[in-house]
Amino acid sequence: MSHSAIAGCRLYGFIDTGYLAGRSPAELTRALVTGGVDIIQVRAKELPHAQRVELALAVIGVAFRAGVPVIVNDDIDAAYESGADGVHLGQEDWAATPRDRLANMRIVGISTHSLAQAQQAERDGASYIGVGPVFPTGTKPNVKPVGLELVKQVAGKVAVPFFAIGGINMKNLELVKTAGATRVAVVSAILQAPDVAQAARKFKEKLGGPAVSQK
Ligand code: TZP
Ligand code: MG
Repeated sequence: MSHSAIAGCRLYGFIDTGYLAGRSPAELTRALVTGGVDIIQVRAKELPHAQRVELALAVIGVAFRAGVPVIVNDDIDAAYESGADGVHLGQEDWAATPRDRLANMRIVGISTHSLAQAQQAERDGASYIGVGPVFPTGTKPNVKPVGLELVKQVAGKVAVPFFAIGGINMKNLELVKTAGATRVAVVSAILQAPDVAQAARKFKEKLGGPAVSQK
């Protein structure tokens, strides 16, 4: 599991089947890449395994040419089968996964919702962690937001790269940055924007960081 793949990443974009709205995943990936996202997660909660693999392949087909790593949410087999760069796991999946299942996975990301979880994920060797939901969000309803306070704590106490996630938009991005986040993960504020590439570009411009994504 590597940190270095994440070092240059500032903006984490998504292909989330909840927000496709009939659009082509490959076209959307092109828009995300054009807008400058540094890493993309395939999040397909309701798809069966075979279709998740197909979706990941479509995303990788576009992202690979741009040097943008692709991470598959939840489904370790789908990550391996599609040749994705990594997998992202929630707390429960992480706890239930024998480490040797991830032996050949270059990037392993873990969701965290408290300082203790963030510190544990760091000890466990996560490549990066997600910290959230920072704000209430329709993408993950019924989950209590952790607030900017947790972003501050993690920024001060955890060395593993972290992405603030959950309800982040162009209006609150400055607050998230001020709390200490240099990286953010954004689903709906980008995928629901009228111009996906332009929305990503605006986030990227405000986040700064290297212009060229690193693999
Ligand atoms: N994990 C924590 S919050 C969240 C996930 C997947 C949803 C983020 O979506 P949005 O639309 O950017 O709030
Ligand atoms: Mg999960």
